[in-house]
This record gives sequence, structure tokens and C-alpha cells, in this order.
Amino acid sequence: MHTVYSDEHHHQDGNVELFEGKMVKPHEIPRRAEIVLERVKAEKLGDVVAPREFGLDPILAVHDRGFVTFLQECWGDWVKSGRTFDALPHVWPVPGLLPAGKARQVSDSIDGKLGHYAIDAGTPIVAGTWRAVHASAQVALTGQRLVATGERAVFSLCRPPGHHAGHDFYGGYCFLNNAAIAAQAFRDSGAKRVAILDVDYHHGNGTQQIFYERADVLTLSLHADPKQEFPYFLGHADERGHGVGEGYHMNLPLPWGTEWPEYELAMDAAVKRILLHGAEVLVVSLGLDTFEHDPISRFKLQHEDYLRMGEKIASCDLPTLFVMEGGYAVDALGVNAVNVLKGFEAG
Ligand code: Q9C
Ligand code: ZN
Repeated sequence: MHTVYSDEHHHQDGNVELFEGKMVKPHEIPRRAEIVLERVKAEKLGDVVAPREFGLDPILAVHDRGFVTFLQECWGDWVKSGRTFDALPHVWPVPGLLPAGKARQVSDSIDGKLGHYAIDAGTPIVAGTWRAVHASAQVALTGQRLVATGERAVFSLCRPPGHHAGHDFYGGYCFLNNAAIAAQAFRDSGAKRVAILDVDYHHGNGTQQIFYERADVLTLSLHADPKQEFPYFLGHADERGHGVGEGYHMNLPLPWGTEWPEYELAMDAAVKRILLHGAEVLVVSLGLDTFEHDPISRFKLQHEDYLRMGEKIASCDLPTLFVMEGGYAVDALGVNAVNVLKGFEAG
């Protein structure tokens, strides 16, 4: 299996995130991608290739123009306003704030803009953020091209991750939705039916939002119950899509403490739904924060369980693009990620 990787991710290297009431060192760090790359090489998974450049068009096929411009210009505006440390929001336009019929306006102030586009204060923007997130999307798009032109499976080693980013919002360490951008590119290169399976510990709220009213891209997410866990406001089992998209989204929330036997049952339900969809291609949002020793998560999957997970994904028997998402037990991240890919190849 080819791995697509770019060193550009090093430009996303924040100093702080707001976590449990404290400003702490970010969990989403460059070492995450390095250790996965090291394991890919040590296990001889296959060639490591650099991304090609597909430009902004495939990004704008999924994301709002004003939002993308904000991401490109945020750091410059932040510095112009006299700040030197990481850009984080501290004020939000909650739904009840505006009177009925009054649309939300984008502020001229960078602080207003940050609150307009961010869903949390855990996702720092720094000087190199745009450079890194642009490259991460190109890593996903390059993997998409390789699968669309005949590879059975490709690993897009994306960093920063993407599944919390929506059409016009960012957060949860995510800026552009790499998996959604790749899924849309599959549609635009001729695939009629696409599926995105999200196995990150957290609900893929951005991916859900982007495709919620569409029947062509089936989205499925296995995650910690939003009643207990980030992103808190979305990811319940009764969110099933809307309009023509009704029935084309599937949430499988699971309780804290979930181990492989229960996780496997949820995966079986997801695989069944993917096959029913008649998907021609599968995109996997590959988060490894379901691991028992993940520092911010509370599922209990073990190293070997990721081999089983890969085999399960292979049972869909579809061309598959793996897109890296979360996972914060950094020392174990390479083993767990590559176990999924090796399990897939054996399955
Ligand atoms: N106490 C990804 O895995 N912080 N993002 C949650 C809860 C945000 C994770 C804090 C976690 C985002 C891609
Ligand atoms: Zn996650």
C-alpha cells in the first residue's frame, strides 16, 4: 500500500490549547505524523510518495470561500492587530443571541472572525497553519487520485486532521475536512456512490454536516456518545440525514469504556450499511484515539484490535482511501495505524 506524506505538516505547531480549564501544550503535534511515517517504513508497508498539487478548486468544492479566505488570512490579521502568540477565539455567537430574522454578520475584527468560524478554543492558528492544512488536503487528494486510477488502497498520512471541520467552520484540531474533500473528488471523477466510514473516537461532525442533505455520499461515524464527549452537540443515533439525504447518515455512539467486542458489533452494522449503499469506493477517517491508553479518550481498544479493524474494513471489498485523523497516545500511534493497514491487506 502506498503512503502519501508531506513534511509541510510541521508548520502546524501550536503552543497552546484550552483543555480542562488550562492552557496546555497541544495534543495534536508534529511528532504524531513522524512516528506513523517511521512505522510505515519499518514495517515496509509500501512506497512513500509526495503529494501532487491540485490547487484550491477541490477544497472549494466542499468549503465556503469566505471561510477558506479566513484560514489563509487569519495569521496576518492577527499579527496586524498586535498579537504574537497563537490565535484562539474567546467569544461566540450562540444561536439565541440574535433576534429572529437577523442573520449573523462576519465581524471586521479578527477576534470576531475567530469566534465566527471556530467551534472550540482547542485549535490554535499559527504562522504556518494555512501552509500545513493546504498540504494536508493535497495529501488526501493525491491518495484519492491513486485510488481513482486503480490502486486497491492508499494511506493518506494527513496532518492536521480534518473530520471536525465543516463547510464553514474549524475546530477539534481540524481546519479543512480532508476526507470530505477526497470523497467529493471521487464523485467529481465519476464515482456515483461513495461512503465515508469514520472510526475516530470523536464524532465526525464536520463530515456529517457537509453531506447531511445528500444521498450520494453515505457517511457513518462510530464514536464516543456526544452526551459524554466532544463535540457534545452532535453525533446522536437519531441524526440520520435530511431531505434527499434522509437515511444516508449513520451515527453509532458508544459509551466510555467500550472494548473490541462491542466495537466490533457497531463495525458490523456499519459494514452492512456500506454494502447496502452499493458504494463504489470507501474513504476511511482513520483516528486511533480509540486506543486504551489515549490521553484524551476513554475507549479501550488494544494493539491487536486494530488488525481486526483493518480486516473488517477489507470485508467491504472496495477500493479504499485511508485518511489519517486523531490519536494522541503518540508512542503507540505508529503501531496502531499501521496495524489497521496491515489487517486490511491481510483481509
Ligand atoms: N475534554 C481529533 O481527534 N478536545 N480531534 C476535547 C474534551 C478536542 C479531537 C476535550 C478533541 C478533538 C481529530
Ligand atoms: Zn478524535
